[in-house]
Amino acid sequence: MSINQKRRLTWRLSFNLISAILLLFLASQATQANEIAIWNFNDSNLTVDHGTGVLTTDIIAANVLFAAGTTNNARAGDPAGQALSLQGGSSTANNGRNLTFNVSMLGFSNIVVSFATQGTSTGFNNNQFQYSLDGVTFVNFGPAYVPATAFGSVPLVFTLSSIVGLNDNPNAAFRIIFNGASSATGTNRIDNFVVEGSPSEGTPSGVPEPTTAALLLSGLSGLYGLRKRRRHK
Ligand SMILES: [Ca+2]
Ligand SMILES: [Ca+2]
Repeated sequence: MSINQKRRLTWRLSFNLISAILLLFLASQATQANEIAIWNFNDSNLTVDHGTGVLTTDIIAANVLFAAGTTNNARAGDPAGQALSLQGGSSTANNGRNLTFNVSMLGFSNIVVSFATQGTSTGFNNNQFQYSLDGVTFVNFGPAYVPATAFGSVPLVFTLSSIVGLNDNPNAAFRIIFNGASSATGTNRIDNFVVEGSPSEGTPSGVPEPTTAALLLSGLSGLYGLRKRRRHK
């Protein structure tokens, strides 16, 4: 094999390798494109389990527990595992307290938040979902909800596409305010809290769309063709 043939083979192999890596990367991005942050609580903590986000609560720490979860609203093949379980607390001190999810929407629009929930008869039965555009001021979204007594198979879904201020907003946040608990040990469970959206058009941080992937690949093959033509001159 001549030096030129070897060079050509090396270049062809590199090109194939780069293309394969690029395709794998784009495929992996495409499957996660819509899910921005997911809490499945299977590891019995408040740390986000897929994607990026921060969950905080002012509920008394001793009343932030974990108990059997559900596959209702589970993503990415997550098992039921554990769920977050919040108690009313001594003197139902946790009435009026909340869970707050800070999740950057940079690169995303048409935001949808969903989760599975269930409550016992003396648990919080008057809960309000809210959103925030600045992480400071929260606005009620939809009426207060009463958790079902069992997780069932249908999650609560809050479609926030009409709140355009959330789109591409790095300071976006969501909150559930818990009220109505009538005993210290009454509970609400929350599982598979999912924040998702569509990749925004023309946002640098947005996930490349298929057309962008095609352009990248055609650019790469163009480069390959150019190298080839140069060699044949
Ligand atoms: Ca779970
Ligand atoms: Ca976790």
